[in-house]
Order: sequence, then structure tokens, then C-alpha cells
Amino acid sequence: MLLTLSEFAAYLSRCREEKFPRLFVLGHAAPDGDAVISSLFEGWRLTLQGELAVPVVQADALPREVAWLLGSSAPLVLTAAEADMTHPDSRFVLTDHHHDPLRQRQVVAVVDHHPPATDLTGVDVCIRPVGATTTLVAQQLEQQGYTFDDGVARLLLGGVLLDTDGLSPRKATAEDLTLAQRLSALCGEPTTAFYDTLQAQLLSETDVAVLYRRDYRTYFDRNGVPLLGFAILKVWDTTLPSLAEIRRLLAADLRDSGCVACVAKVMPYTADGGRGQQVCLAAGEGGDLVLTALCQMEGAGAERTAPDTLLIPPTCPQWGRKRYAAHLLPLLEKEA
Ligand SMILES: [Mn+2]
Repeated sequence: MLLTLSEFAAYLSRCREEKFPRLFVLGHAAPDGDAVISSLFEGWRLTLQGELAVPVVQADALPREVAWLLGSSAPLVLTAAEADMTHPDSRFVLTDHHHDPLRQRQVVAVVDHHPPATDLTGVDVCIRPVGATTTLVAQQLEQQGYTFDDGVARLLLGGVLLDTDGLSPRKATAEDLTLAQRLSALCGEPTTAFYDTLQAQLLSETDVAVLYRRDYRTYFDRNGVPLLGFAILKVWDTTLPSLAEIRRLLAADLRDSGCVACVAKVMPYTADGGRGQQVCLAAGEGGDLVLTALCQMEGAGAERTAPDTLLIPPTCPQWGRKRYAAHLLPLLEKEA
């Protein structure tokens, strides 16, 4: 059965019109391309099976690159302020994450590619370590006999590319690659050029509050106590965000999240595809410990220029958040 872009738009319109939906599909609260696209398509997939499942983006607006990718479908997507999910009978499917502190008892299913860190007894679980949750949803649709027209294939491809840094070997698995090649052939978008365009859209975001929330993760200890909040702000090196504003956001985050430390890493990209000098700012009781540890991990060249500031030049390894977190969490657990 062929799934078309116009049917996709019709499905989103139907979600908008439904007065009392009881089944919702949520990406995480720092919605990125993968969280949004996986939730939209998991919602559609479940709806095709019989019960209307309504995807809701947990933000006031779609991220720039996602709005660009969705094009004329973007205004049809429901955001948190537009959906009433408070009815006690509401059930939730989570995509691209599997823990929702407010709704965990109402979670009936998860589709995710992050290692499970929560008890998911009684929940319908699909968790596999591929590069993007969108890959898992697209595979499910294919296994159920669906095929995609060019418009649908393009949306799915966008979700996979955005979460794998354009199929980088660090993030993409063989399954992501095979799927992306199939989708690329279907929609006629060459993966590299398409990713460059998506990335250019993403880097054009300049609202610091949006940047702070966009690529954000909270890390908890075994008992669910929040330890570390970690924001990554990807920007063009020609439009660097105000550090004063990031400090304000870190202070507010620390207050709201109760983390031991909150960190924001500014990751500048150059026009030729290279990386600029990264800046890490940290706040909270564990902030100094975090920056000291990151400085050691990055080695020669990394430099503390203020008590809350670490500069990491492109000559350093510039490790990713996952690697940082693996190193930081045991240290912060002692601190907590
Ligand atoms: Mn993801």
C-alpha cells in the first residue's frame, strides 16, 4: 500500500479536528528532527492500524529545519499549547525517548534508540540502538507492507539524516544507511546535498532560548534524581549567541531542573563545513567539577578563561555529549 504526502496531510488535519483524542504520540520535550518525524509517523502508523493516534510536539513551535522539511504540512502539526492531554484516560506512546516523568503510568508503548534507563514493565517496547528513531518507525511501516511516495520518503529521509549528522559513521548504523539509500532513491534527494540544506536551516536559528532547548538532555542517577542538564547549541560561526544570555538560561535551568550541574556547549560551524572553537559554560554546584573534567578530556589547547567558561579549539578532539556524560555522571553522583 502506497503512503502519499497528501494522505499524510489529511491524517494531520484529522488529528487537528478530533475533539477528544485519547491516544497521543510524543517525541521528547527538546524536539529535534528525529523526535518530530518519528512521532508523526508512529502516530500515522498506529492510526492506519485502527485507532486515531495524535502526535503532539512538546514545544511552542517546530524547530526551523523541521518546519522547513515539513513545508506545507508544518502548520498542521499540533503543538503542546494546542492539545489537551490532561484527561485521566489519555494514553501515551513515546518516540525518541522512553521516560516521561509526568505521564509514565499512562505510557503504553515506546519506540526509541536510546539505551533503556527506566522500568518499562507492561509497556510495548521497541528499543534498538540504531542512528535514528525514524529508522525504526520507517522499518515498521515497510514490514507492514507500506511503501512511500516521494514526498513521504523525503520526510523520513530528513528525520534520519538530521539525527545521524548526515549518516556520519559515528552515528549511523548499517540499518540507517540501507534505509536512507532506499528513501533517497524514492524521493530523488541525494543524501549529502539534502543534509547540507537541512543543516543550513538548523544553523540559521539565532534565538538563544530556542537554541538552548533544541538539543538538550537531562541525565539522571539510578533513582531518577537529575544530575546533569546538557544543552548543545549548534550555530554558524558568524552568528555566535550571547554568552550573557546563555548564562541566564543556565541559571534558570538549574533552578527549574534541580540538576547538580547544567552545561551549555556552543558548537560553531564554518561555511566550509569545518568546526570552530567551542565554548562550554557551566552552572551549579557541580559546574567547576564538570569543566575541570572536560578540560582534562580535551587535553592540550583546552583552556579555562573564567570560572564558568571552558574554550575548546578545533585542534582538540571535541568529544560528543555521550562521551562527556559517561565520564561526568559517576563524578556528579559522588557530588550529589
Ligand atoms: Mn533520536
